[in-house]
Amino acid sequence: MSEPTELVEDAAAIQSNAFVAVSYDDLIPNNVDLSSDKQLQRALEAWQPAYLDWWKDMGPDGFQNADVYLRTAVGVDPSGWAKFGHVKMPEYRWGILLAPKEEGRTIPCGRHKGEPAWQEVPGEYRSLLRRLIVVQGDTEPASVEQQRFLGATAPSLYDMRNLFQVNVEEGRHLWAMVYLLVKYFGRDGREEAQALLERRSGQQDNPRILGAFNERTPDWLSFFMFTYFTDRDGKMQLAALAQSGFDPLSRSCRFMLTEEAHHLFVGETGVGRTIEATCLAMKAAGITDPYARDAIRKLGVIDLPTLQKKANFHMSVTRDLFGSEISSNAASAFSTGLKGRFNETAINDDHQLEDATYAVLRVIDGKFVTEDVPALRAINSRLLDDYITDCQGGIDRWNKVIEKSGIAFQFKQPHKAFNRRIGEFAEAHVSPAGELLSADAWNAGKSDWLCSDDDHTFINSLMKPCTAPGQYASWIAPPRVGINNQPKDFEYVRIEHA
Ligand code: BYC
Repeated sequence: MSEPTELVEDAAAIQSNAFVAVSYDDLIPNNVDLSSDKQLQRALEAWQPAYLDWWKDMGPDGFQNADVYLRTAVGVDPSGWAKFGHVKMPEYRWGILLAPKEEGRTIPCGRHKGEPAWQEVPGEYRSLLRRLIVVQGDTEPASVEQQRFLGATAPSLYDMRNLFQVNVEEGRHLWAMVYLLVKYFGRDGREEAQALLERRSGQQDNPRILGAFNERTPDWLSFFMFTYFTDRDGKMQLAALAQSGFDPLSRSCRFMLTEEAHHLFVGETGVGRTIEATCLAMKAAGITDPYARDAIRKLGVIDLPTLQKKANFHMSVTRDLFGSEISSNAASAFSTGLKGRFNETAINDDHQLEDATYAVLRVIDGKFVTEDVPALRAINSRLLDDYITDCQGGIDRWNKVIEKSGIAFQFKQPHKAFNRRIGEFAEAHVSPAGELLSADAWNAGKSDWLCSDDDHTFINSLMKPCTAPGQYASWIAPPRVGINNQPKDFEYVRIEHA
């Protein structure tokens, strides 16, 4: 399967065709004419060694000397923006890349709608804007930290390379946010940039800001689920920030979306190939019952109900990343024009929403109720609904693979209120089917809906490295096409045997 065109088009559609050359002669590659702003250049060059120290401490464990077949952005033209080659990760050229400026761009939403987009920080919204950039920036290094031990158990060199590609690009996304903080927010921006290298995923004293980024990514199935479901929150949030009236943020996010498409591809195909391996093994063994768990597991593949449980976890913690369904913060971000909705400019309304309402599902007196809420306060709820719709495409494609194998099983998204910690449903106990339960009933059902310790022990038992070129672990099928059309036995990672 090649990269989903849906995603590539999303990214391409929000870019203009103008090609902006990237300077690779500078210490920090960029297309923002960094060398003309000496103070900014010095500040970023001072941050760079701290970034590299963070990368060496918290980036992929044990593979810093390996030669990895990586894509590096060399321009921002959607039709040819990257080059491929073997690179040691600490030598990756992390740079600052903004999508081309759209002349005459105006603020697309909120009370300043139609005014020229801001090229400088609007003073009255400074702290809200900084907070949005910091939260976005914080997720990027967090995901690298979460995934840092996965190289050791990669199911193939192809997958290992994809992991490292995702990791270096999350590093570049951190650079994108740090550029904005350091260029536009003076001393407090520099302090925030430093703090982004100091928080640590899962650390008690100084954790990452958002919940899902403090969860563990203990195995490759988690990695694929994360890149399908949680990177998709990245897609939605970046698309909303790409609508920002603050033009440098909009341009940064537009280019980040181009890279994000590959991360979603890694997730969708990773889960898809896992399903394919399971279906093939079941067929070869003559097993048609997807719930014949022990017999299926003996084949060295992951049974479909366990995959569903894993997906349930990642969907629910990722839904929390949208914040409270009803949120005054989100109303402010929209009405100030700092953050739009998904596909804001394509929506047919007044883009100000002063009088509009939006239907929000809530739990009131122990029952689900749909309430019309002022649309401004329901911005997070709407983005979450758009996200849930956006998740379905890949799930349908997974289900086709199962259907073609003649196995009676379908992946389903759990009810919106299932296993939530943030927002309307944080206090409720709700099954994947959407029944409101007592705490006891929830506890009794939990191991049917989320992976148990036993499930994790089984998944872990499969996580054995497979590092011969062209070979794949039993639980995952090979990809249809190599990266950049490389042959099946291509050595995507040349591991240094120290
Ligand atoms: N965990 O009104 P509320 C990505 C906090 S992923 C912990 O409910 P708001 C990527 C919230 O910060 C995309 N805390 O929500 C993917 C606030 O705290 P403060 C990342 C949470 O503010 C994979 C308080 O609760 N980008 O790029 O409307 C790999 C009340 O807030 C959580 C963005 O998210 C949580 N889940 O919305 C790599 C975009 N949820 O400020 C990368 C930027 C809420 O009172 N961020 N809180 O201390 C935003 O737009 C908003 O900050 C949020 C929250 C949507 C996250």
